Amino acid sequence: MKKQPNILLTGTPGVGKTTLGKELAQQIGMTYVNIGDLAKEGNLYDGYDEEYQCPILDEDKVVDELEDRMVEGGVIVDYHGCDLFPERWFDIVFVLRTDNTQLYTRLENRGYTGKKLQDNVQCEIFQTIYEEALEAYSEEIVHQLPSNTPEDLERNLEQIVQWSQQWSKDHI
Ligand code: DAT
Repeated sequence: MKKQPNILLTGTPGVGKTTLGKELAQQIGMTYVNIGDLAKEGNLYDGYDEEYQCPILDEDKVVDELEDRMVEGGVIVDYHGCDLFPERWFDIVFVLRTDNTQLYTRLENRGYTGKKLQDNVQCEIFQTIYEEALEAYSEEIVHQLPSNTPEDLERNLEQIVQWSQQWSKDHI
């Protein structure tokens, strides 16, 4: 039996998953896992994407790598995709959302240009990840969170901390 829930933070690159996830993990004593970093550390890749100039994630290896930790519970997963994970892993899924102009600036500051910048902003406009989440998980556990301002960040933190504490009380 898990003592703490597993949380998925997803959304377009730049919406604030890492910022929220790390802070949340500190506040509620959970483990933060960034899938990009995990893949890099374990070389969990399967080829290279020439168009986007980045390695291609080996999804099966990622899932195998995380399985034991997910069974334990108390894991916050951060990734800009969500249909690669087993549905049973997560008790709740948050899709962070950012206004286009804000996201554009954030990604530009990150050094994104040209097609990469445009594709990511378009991904947010078309709410691609939100729709992916609705396809992959039960609708009742998928929630969108505005992530535009520091106030949004604070509110999101408070709400998720509260939700997690309640989850733990309900699952003694
Ligand atoms: P992601 O992990 O989704 O790629 P991030 O956490 O690295 O995003 O955040 C991208 C940038 O946006 C970073 O400079 C921090 C900033 N940011 C994140 N959340 C924010 C918020 N709620 N308000 C203002 N800026 C935010």
